[in-house]
Amino acid sequence: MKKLLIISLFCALGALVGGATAQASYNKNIMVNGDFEAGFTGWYCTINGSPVCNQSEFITVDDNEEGYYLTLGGANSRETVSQEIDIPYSAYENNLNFMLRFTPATESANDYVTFKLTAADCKDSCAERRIQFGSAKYDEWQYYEYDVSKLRGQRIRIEFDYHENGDGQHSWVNIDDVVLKTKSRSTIKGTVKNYYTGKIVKRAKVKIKNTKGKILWSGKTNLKGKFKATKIKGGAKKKRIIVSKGDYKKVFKKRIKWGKTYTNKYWINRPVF
Ligand SMILES: [Ca+2]
Ligand SMILES: [Ca+2]
Repeated sequence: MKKLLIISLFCALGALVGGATAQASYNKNIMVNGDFEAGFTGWYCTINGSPVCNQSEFITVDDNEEGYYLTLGGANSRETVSQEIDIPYSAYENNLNFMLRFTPATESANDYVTFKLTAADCKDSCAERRIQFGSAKYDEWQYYEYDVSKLRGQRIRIEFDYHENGDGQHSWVNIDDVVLKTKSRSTIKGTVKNYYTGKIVKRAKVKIKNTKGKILWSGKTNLKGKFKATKIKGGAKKKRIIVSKGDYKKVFKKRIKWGKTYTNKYWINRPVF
């Protein structure tokens, strides 16, 4: 059974500057070969400081009925596997997670694996966690999760670093499903229709506001009664979508998450007196 273990990351960062480029809303994993199904593609490895990716019996990609995964451990005093990856500036909600399992053959409780997350804005380290052999149950996948939303626009580096303590007894750990999920701003698409006639409403005004009344987007429906609002921020507070045409007006409240495209019908059905 895969067990849930959530670790939050808080990383103090300065204000970021720059402009988001126009693009479709997305919600995607940008880790390269995080499931190790393509061997060491995308990963950089060292043994005792020397780059030896794909050449060692100690850093291996094993095959089992679930597919491939990374195995670190054995007699070497240090083994590392790392990847650098750019988080787009347009990605507002970013989550890094992976699965880790100690193997039943692990013999030395004093060996450990260090998970490191680094980025320029974090100085040396955004997160560093020592995972001790002997501290966890063997043969059970455990889930680790980090919120890296504040690292948008940066190149981050993640590393798994195996330490053998030199007592002659060795340990092994498996790592799999490393995921960096990135989410952009969202898109709200809609068709405005008249509730009584069932017909589309052309040139209807549409405004999208936040809870403070600030206009996030405004426009009109086209000749097919459709509108498309892009680059809408996600968040816990509901947005207001105000649709009007002549004497008809209606306010819709909607919770918008990051990285989604919403497509709905908006019925305007009552005159404003
Ligand atoms: Ca895998
Ligand atoms: Ca040891």
